[in-house]
Amino acid sequence: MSDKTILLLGVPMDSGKRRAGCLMGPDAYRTARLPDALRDLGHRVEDLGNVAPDAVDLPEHDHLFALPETVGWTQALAREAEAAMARGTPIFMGGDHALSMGTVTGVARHAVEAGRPQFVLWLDAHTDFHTPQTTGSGNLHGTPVGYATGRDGFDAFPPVTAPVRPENVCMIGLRSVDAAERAAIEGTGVRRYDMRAIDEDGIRRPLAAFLADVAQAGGALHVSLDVDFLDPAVAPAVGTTVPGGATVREAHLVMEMLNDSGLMTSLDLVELNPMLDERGRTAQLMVDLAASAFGRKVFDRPTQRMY
Ligand code: HAR
Ligand code: MN
Ligand code: MN
Ligand code: MN
Repeated sequence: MSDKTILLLGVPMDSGKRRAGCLMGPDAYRTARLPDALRDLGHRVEDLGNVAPDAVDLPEHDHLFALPETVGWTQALAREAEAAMARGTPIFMGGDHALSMGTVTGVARHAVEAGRPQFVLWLDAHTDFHTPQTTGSGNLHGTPVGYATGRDGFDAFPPVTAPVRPENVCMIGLRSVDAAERAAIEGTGVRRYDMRAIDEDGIRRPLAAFLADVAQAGGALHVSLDVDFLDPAVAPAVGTTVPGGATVREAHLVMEMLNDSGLMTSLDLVELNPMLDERGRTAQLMVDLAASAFGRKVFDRPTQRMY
């Protein structure tokens, strides 16, 4: 049994969109016993408490919702994420998906210093590839991949000193992509698997191919799990439900393969809105998925057939 040092960081962040509630996410994960679930698997678990945003001196923006607060979170989270990477495997308990502006850029800074390429697995209904110029909604939770890959237009945010190569990003679960995002992403090497691809070929093959590349490159792997990756019938506690998402078993298989690979170096759990949950079932499912990613299984496999 592996025994990792897992660092839990709560990110009670709600500034990435207008509908409130994700700030209760960290407490929901603690209430659903994420720390114990990970300890039961043999890991050392330290709950570092909640991160707070830096105070920044910026005016509110006409179109972008809560820009100053989101910049403050990004700055604080990048620092905390980079520091955590030196000590263990961080799990960022969100909080909305704008938190990944900080977590991805922070872990990528650490990887660059360590001489390793950073890879990102984006499990989401959405590509979150907007820039502040292209977002129609003005909700910055739709922009973290654009920011972390170094797209132009994020002048109000901290400079991205270690941009993630688009070729190193793999998105699985897509089924809601705005026209501007589609146009922008088609010109990049971002690997993107929509739900039709999953329906036709299964979820194992694209993930296995990506993991093989991460292993080959000796990369660090950040995984960002958005609740809306899952079908809303099994995970209702999210503001941006899109029908036709991943099943419980597809999601567990992804997490189990991540554990088998031994490649995941950091994890975001994002967009859980406990106000929208039904008897805690979404929070519980997210805890169970995190447990699968850290080694919970029904039976051991004699050989871990990855590819
Ligand atoms: N693309 C839409 C927008 O920019 C919706 C983005 C929703 N993002 C998340 N995270 N919920 O994936 O407003
Ligand atoms: Mn998202
Ligand atoms: Mn460092
Ligand atoms: Mn989403």
